[in-house]
Amino acid sequence: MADDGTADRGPTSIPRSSAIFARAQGVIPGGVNSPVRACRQVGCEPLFMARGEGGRVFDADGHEYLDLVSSWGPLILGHAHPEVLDAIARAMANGTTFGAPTEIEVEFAETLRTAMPSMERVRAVSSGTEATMTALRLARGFTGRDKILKIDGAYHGHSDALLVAAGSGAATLGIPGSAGVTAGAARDTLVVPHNDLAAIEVVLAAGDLAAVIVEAIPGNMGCVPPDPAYPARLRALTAAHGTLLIYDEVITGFRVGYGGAQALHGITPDLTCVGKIVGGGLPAAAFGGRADVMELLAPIGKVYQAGTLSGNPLAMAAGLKTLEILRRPGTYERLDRLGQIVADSWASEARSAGIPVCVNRVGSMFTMFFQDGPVTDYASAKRSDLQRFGAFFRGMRARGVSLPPSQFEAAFTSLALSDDDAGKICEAARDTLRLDLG
Ligand code: KE4
Repeated sequence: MADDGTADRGPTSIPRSSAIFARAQGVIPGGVNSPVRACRQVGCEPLFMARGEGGRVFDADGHEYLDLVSSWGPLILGHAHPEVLDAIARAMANGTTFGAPTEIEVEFAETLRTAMPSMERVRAVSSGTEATMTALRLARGFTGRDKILKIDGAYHGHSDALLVAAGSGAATLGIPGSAGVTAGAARDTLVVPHNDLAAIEVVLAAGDLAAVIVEAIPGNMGCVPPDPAYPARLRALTAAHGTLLIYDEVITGFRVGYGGAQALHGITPDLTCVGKIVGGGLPAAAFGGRADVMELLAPIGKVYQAGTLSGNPLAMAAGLKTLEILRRPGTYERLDRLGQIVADSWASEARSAGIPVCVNRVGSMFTMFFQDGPVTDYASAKRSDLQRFGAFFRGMRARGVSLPPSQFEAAFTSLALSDDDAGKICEAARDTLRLDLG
């Protein structure tokens, strides 16, 4: 029985997955290594996955699903891409880690800088959390200011200063911020609504803000694009007050275009954080930006940051091969078309079934909110019908489509999905909306 008292739905029989879940809960808190995987918002058990292949994942009971989670974004090429696996295997033949610099880390940094010229200097880390946490420390070290500003409903990983009114896991679990985050850690973090420049202007006017950090295109309240004028105005306002603008592109970097959201928006952030896709499915992330800011980092500067496996050669190899494939002609046109086919079909089928939905999409990232909309910030996103979202999630899973188990997340199409796969996803949505929700 799920938290909300609804009976579990999903594939007819998942004995192995259920048995593994029971075992897991005896040794891993909640049975998962990251909270949102527990499916607690959607009224069913998590599926334990056994393998992935292209656009598909297979659970421990052998059920097959078309995958719109893409491991929360990294798998833009799909699962087990042969060229990526080959790049990892070749790197692995030379060893896995050295605790010393390697040339492939230089190639990785140069590749990121070529893609996003704002990243004049780059430091690789192992997770998006590390990237954003360090970018904030750097901004504070550079400006000498303590206060930072984040957007309500945005999620930037689980460092204390950013786990304040977070989106993603915390929002999904209905826990604003988190226990264990001290008042002191949260005291210097100001939070304003998304798409509210007036609120940001008021906070900036005090002149004591080290940085504004934004999800360049929020995905952790669901996909909620900035208003068209927002990016440029935010850039101008922060620059005018000596406040650094940190673009969290952990989701959007190489997702919404090879140059990320900053290229779409035509702005140059002071610092950028990337993750997910840049690791090609292995643990890698990075932050980078203005040389005068980045060169405050140890060992040349006074801001400390470190990591045993930062720039891990296997992750670098997987990431570089992924970015190489993404540079091939027609990639983003294909990705965006797949996103458009699925998102437009879902909206149309919901309308036909008389179900109020609002679909937000940027390229191959999208969210169908179960409400009339518009959804322009976290407060409006929270007006969605979570019961209906849960029913949609369970119906799609029962029909062989794997969705992110939260209304406050984005779904992702991958290059591995064929037109026929997209058609199957649309048919599953049509049947779920008409038969399960209609
Ligand atoms: P990681 O520490 O999970 O690698 O990255 C944190 C992070 C930073 N910034 C943004 C915009 C992010 O979306 C994330 C992590 N995203 C979540 C879900 N959207 C990862 C899934 C999970 O928490 O299990």
